Amino acid sequence: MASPLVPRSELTTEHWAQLRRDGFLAVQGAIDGEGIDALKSAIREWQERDAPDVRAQHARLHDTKTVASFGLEPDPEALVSALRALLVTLTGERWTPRGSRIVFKRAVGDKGAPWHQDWHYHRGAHRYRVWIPLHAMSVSSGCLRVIPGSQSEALPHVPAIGTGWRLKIKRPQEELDAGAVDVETALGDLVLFSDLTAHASRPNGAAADLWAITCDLQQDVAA
Ligand SMILES: O=C(O)CCC(=O)C(=O)O
Repeated sequence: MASPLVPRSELTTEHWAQLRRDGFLAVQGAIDGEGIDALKSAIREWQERDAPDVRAQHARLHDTKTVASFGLEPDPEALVSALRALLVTLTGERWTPRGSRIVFKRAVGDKGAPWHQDWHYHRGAHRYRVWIPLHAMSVSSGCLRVIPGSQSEALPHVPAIGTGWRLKIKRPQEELDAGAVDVETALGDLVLFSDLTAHASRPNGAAADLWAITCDLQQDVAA
């Protein structure tokens, strides 16, 4: 099943309710193409300068790195500032940035991310993740997958050995796949999801290195 996207200009408080109900919201046309192009060039330059080694090419097939660790310009968090302002308006609450990462999906051998909930990585106050693909992402190229409604509970996790990720949900893959939707996105679209939303990604089948950026936002609910 594929997930529909909501145009950025049509977002209302009803979509905020939808995000809380389903655990995710896919937004169309949220990021401008120039910002994405600039980020892609910066990542490419960084890779050529600092990571041309065999280890980076072969051992880390699907890997994430904090943006702060190599001072990327432009700062990806600037790309989500308009979305953050909109969330403040829709919810009447503060949204604090909690760091950004780059997801590297290697051209060869990538298996995609295993099913997981991000909350197990930080186990703090709840956050939402903004997932910004820097390429069009389809089922065949490595799109994000989510399980609608899965954010209602923290599911047990086990080590995700050999995936490039630390943890995965302790349930049979087929069972998780059965409840999944694929979120296919064009350039400029993004997916917002709760840190308890079970998600994974399809393997990179595009025969080229692909990247996504994630920016975490914490909702500071008024007491
Ligand atoms: O981009 C991907 O392949 C997966 C991203 C993901 O699972 C995450 O950010 O937690």
